[in-house]
This record gives sequence, structure tokens and C-alpha cells, in this order.
Amino acid sequence: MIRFTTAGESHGKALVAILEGVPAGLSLVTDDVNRDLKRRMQGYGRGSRMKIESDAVEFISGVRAGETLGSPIALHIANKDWANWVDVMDPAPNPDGDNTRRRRLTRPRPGHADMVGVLKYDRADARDILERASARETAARVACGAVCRKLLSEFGVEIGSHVVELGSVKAEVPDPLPTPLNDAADQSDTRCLDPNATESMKKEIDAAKKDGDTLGGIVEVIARGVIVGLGSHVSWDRKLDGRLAGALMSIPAAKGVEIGLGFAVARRRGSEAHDEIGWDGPAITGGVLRSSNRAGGVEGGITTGQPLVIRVAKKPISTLMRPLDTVNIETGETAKAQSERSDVTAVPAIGVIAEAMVALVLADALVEKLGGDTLQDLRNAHDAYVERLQRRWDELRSGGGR
Ligand code: EPS
Repeated sequence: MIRFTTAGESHGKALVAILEGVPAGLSLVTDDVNRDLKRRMQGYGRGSRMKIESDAVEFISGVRAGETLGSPIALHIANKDWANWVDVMDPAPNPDGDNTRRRRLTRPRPGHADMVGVLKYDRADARDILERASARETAARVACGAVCRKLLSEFGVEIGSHVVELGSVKAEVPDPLPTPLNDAADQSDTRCLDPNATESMKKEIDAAKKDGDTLGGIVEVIARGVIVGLGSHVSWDRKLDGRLAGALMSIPAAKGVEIGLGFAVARRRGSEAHDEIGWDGPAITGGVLRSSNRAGGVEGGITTGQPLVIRVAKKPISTLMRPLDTVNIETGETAKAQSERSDVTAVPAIGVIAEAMVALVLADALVEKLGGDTLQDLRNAHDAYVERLQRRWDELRSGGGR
């Protein structure tokens, strides 16, 4: 089982994560992680925080001489901005005994965790909530996801993403998509494959910024090379689509997840909704040929061997420079929500974060399917599984159904 947890406040000293269950013997260097950390920081519409930070990982445990040990991997990402927030975020009590918080946030932003968090945790300062609710935490997820991506790449899995909608702009999506997807998507300032749409998106971001407003959007994640048989139909919590949706919905500001045709499939007849089964497909699908991928790579909670196609909808960031109505939790007066430095949009970044969450779920499902304390154990089990699929298909092809 691969699992992870993160800790860290947005303006605290650092983000940390513990990733457990990665087999021993995977070669791993900081660059494998830093590449994705850097990608997460990009994107037209980010605020000035990204000019302060230069996210980089330090392995605290679980890696030795460039190889995983099979023990929990502890990762550390320093917050450079901490230096500007020491007096606000210092864990020690104020030296003068006065417990007044500095840089309090008392006018909660609609859409952020501020209001509900204050009520639930009985806080007088919404900063106690927002510091952890901030999407800054996703840097730690991306670091864990990068380790899983490395593991999956050993088995031929490639995970990429691109922006399909930002604000009111819809991209023309090329068919087929480029391979590797990220080499193309990362060229665009908005991680969009349609150059005209990229320009329109940038214009819309500029206009929203001028208006003190923010923008949401939709990203598509594609995972290619995932073998048939990850996940299971047998119990609700083992279904891969459910696990993917849960992981992706946990990303800050995510409001919707679709797999394959997604919501559109509800409007089709059954005869136009499924992927017919034929002979002589690739080994990865267990020999099954499909001429369409409406299911988005999952049937019955199990991967089909076709590309996983998943879309995530992100709401606009809730910090508005032209703020919405709220209440002041100190005075009880109606007020305008507090404005803090923020981004106009982080839609390009959510693709990178979604890739990480998909990598975490897939790596967990791979280890669940194949087991093994070491990468070599996993490889042996993988090869045996591929052979078993091949034998079954050969039997079937020669009329030897069971
Ligand atoms: C983020 C860091 C934050 C924001 C953003 C995500 O930096 P700061 O709050 O210091 O400007 O840019 O957080 C939010 C959008 C949010 O709503 O909390 C990051 O590293 O991704």
C-alpha cells in the first residue's frame, strides 16, 4: 500500500510529507522531484509568491545513495517566504505574554475555508485556518506524486495534463494528443495545446486582474501505458474510478471530476456510450481491441489498458481584490472580505497537481496488484501477469474458451 500525508502552513517554515510503501531499489534523485515542483510554480496568472519561492526537495529519510530503501520517504520543501513571516507564524508564544495574533484575518473570504474553519475549530483568527487550507500544500503532494511517477515510469506509464478551458475560453483539443503530452503542454504559458486559445486565455486573465477578479477552468489528465487490471470491482473502496475521483476532489478548489465521457455519457444511448470489444489489441489491454475509449480507461472500477482520461474542474480562487460581502468575525459588522496577495488563476498549476494525485493512486493500485518489497519483485510479478494475460488470450484466440 502506498500512502502519504503532508504537514505545513503556507507561510510556515516548510512543507513536509511522508510517503510510505514505495518499494526498495527505485533510483531516485532530487531532480526527479524538483522538475515537477518547478512545473507547479509556472503558469500565466500566478501571483508574486511564486517569485519569492524556488521550491526544491530535500530527502530526509528513505533514500540512500540515490536509491529508495523501502522505508518511509520523508520529504522537506522550505518556504522561502517564511523569513518574512517569522513574527506572524512563530510557533512560540509571544515573548511579552500577549497572545494577540499578528496579521489577523477577520473578514472571511466566501469560497475559502476561512468561515467554516473558524466555526469548526473555534478560532478568532481565520489565519489559523487559511494557512493550512492554502493551495501551497499542494507542493508537498506534487513531491510525493513525483516519486510515484518515477516508480510508474519503470512500468511504461506516462502521465501528463493540459488545460482545456480557462475562464470562458475553450481550447481546440488536437486528436491524437501529442506524446509525451507534457513536453507540448509545458511550452504554453497556460499549459494549453491550442495556441490561439492560449492567447485568449492570457487576455482574459489580464482582464480579470484589472477587474480585481479571478478565473477557474478545466484540466485534462491522461495516463498512458497503464496495464489492464488495476483497481477492482469487488468492493466500493477498491474501485479505481472512485479512488481517482476522491483523490482529485481533495485538491483545493476542485469542484468536479469526470472520467472518459463523464457527464456527457448520461445524455447518450447505451449503443453510443460503450467501447465495443474486438480481437488482437495490444498486450497492455490483455489483447482486447477497442476502437473507442468512451469509458476513459476504466470499466467496473478496473483499468482497461486504454489511456486514463480524467478531467478536473477548478473554481476561481476565492481571494478577490474586489472582494465579496462577508461578516467581520471580530466586530459582527457586515464587511467586504479581506484581500491577501493571491493569484488571478492557478488553473495551469492544477494540472500538475492532478497528475501527482493520479500518480499516487496508480502507484498504490500497482503495488496492490503486484505486491513486492523491491522494484525487482514488482517487475517479476508484472512479467508473470503479462505472460498469464498472453496465455489466456492465446487460448481464447485458438477457440479454447473455458
Ligand atoms: C500558493 C501559495 C500562496 C497562493 C496560493 C497558492 O501564496 P500566498 O498566499 O503567499 O500569496 O499563491 O494560494 C491560494 C490560491 C489560496 O487560495 O490559498 C502555492 O504555492 O501554490
